[in-house]
Amino acid sequence: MFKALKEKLFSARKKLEHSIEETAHEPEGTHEELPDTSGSSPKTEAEKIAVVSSEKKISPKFTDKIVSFVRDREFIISEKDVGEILDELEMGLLESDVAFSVTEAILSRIKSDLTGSKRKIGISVDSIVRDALSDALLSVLGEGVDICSFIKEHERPVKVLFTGVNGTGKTTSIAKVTRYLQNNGFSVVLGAGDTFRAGAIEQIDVHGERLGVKVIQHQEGSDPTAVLFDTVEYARAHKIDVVLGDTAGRFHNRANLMNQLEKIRVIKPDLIVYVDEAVAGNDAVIRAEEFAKSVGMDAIMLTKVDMDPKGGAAISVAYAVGKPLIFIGTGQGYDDVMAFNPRNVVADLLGDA
Ligand SMILES: Nc1nc2c(ncn2[C@@H]2O[C@H](COP(=O)(O)OP(=O)(O)O)[C@@H](O)[C@H]2O)c(=O)[nH]1
Ligand SMILES: [Mg+2]
Repeated sequence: MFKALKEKLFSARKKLEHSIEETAHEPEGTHEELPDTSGSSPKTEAEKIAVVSSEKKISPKFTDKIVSFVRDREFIISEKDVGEILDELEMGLLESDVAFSVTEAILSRIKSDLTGSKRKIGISVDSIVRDALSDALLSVLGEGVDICSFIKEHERPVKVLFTGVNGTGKTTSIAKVTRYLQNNGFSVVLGAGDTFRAGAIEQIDVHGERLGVKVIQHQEGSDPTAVLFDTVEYARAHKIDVVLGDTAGRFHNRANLMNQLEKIRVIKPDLIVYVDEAVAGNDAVIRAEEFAKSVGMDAIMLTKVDMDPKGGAAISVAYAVGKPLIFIGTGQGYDDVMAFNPRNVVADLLGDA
C-alpha cells in the first residue's frame, strides 16, 4: 500500500539522517575536552568510551563519569541543515497527492521537532528522524476509532449510515463491514436505502443473501427514510446489534439528493460514515470537505486503496475534515477491509511494519 508515499518518506528519512550526521553541531560554550587516557587518538565518542573502559587501571567510578559525560552531551540541528531536504519532502508529498494543508502541517511538525532540538548522544540519529516523521504523520492522521468499542459503548441497535458520491463503493463497503462485524460477534441488518438507482436494491439484497443477513427493502423510488425506519424497527424487534443503512449516491451539487439525506437523519444515526475512493486523490479530499460542511459526517471510509499507489488521500482526508478514518477498502472481496489504525499505518509507511 501507498507505494509512492513510502518511497518519498524513505528517501527523506535517509537524507535527513545523513545530513544530521554530517552537520549537527554542539551548542557553543559547552564543549569540554575529554581526558586523554591512552596516548592513541580515538575519534568517535564510542571509541573514546571503549578506550576508557578497557583501561583496567582506571577505577569504575571514573569510567562511569566519562560515560555519563559523553551521554549527556548535546547536539543542535539547525534549520539550514535540513531545509533543503524538507523542501524536497514537501514536493514528494504533494506529488503523492497529499493535500497542501496536510503537507504544510506535516512539514511544520517535522521542522519544529527536529530543528533546534538538542539530542542526547545516547539517542541515534535514525531514531530522532524516525520519531519526527512518525509524530508528524500521526498528528495529521489523528486518533483512530474502533468500531467494536463504539458499538459496545452505544445503545443497541447502533445505527450506521453510509453516504458519499455514486460509485465510490458504499454498497460494497456495507457488505465488507457486515462481514467484519460478524467476525467480531455482532449481528447485523441491512437497510436498502438507495431507492434511487436502478438495480441498487437487488445489489444489496444479493450481498445480504451471501452474508446471511436480513435486508429490509421497499420498492424502487420509495422514500429511503421509511426503509431505514423499518430497518431500525426490525433490529429492535429481533435484538440485532447493528443497522447498516445504504443511501443513494449523493452528488454534492445535487440539491434534491442532499435534501433527502438531510431527511434521513430523523432515524438519528449514531455514526455517519462518509465513503470515498482513494483513487480520487485530492478530489476525494475536496468532496469530503463539501460533505462535512453540508450533510456532516462522523467518520470516513476510503475505498480502492488497492488501486491507489500514491496514498495521499488516505493521509489527507481525516485531517482535512477533522474526522477519523474508520476503515479502508483494499479490494473487491468481502474480506478486503481493514479497520484503520493510525499507528499501524505509520509503521507501515516508515517501513517498520
Ligand atoms: N478495487 C476495489 N474496488 C472496489 C472497492 N470497493 C468497491 N469497489 C468497486 O467499486 C465499484 C462500485 O461499488 P459500489 O459499492 O456499487 O458503489 P456505490 O455506488 O457507492 O454503492 C464496484 O465495482 C466495486 O466492486 C475496493 O476497496 N477496491
Ligand atoms: Mg450503492
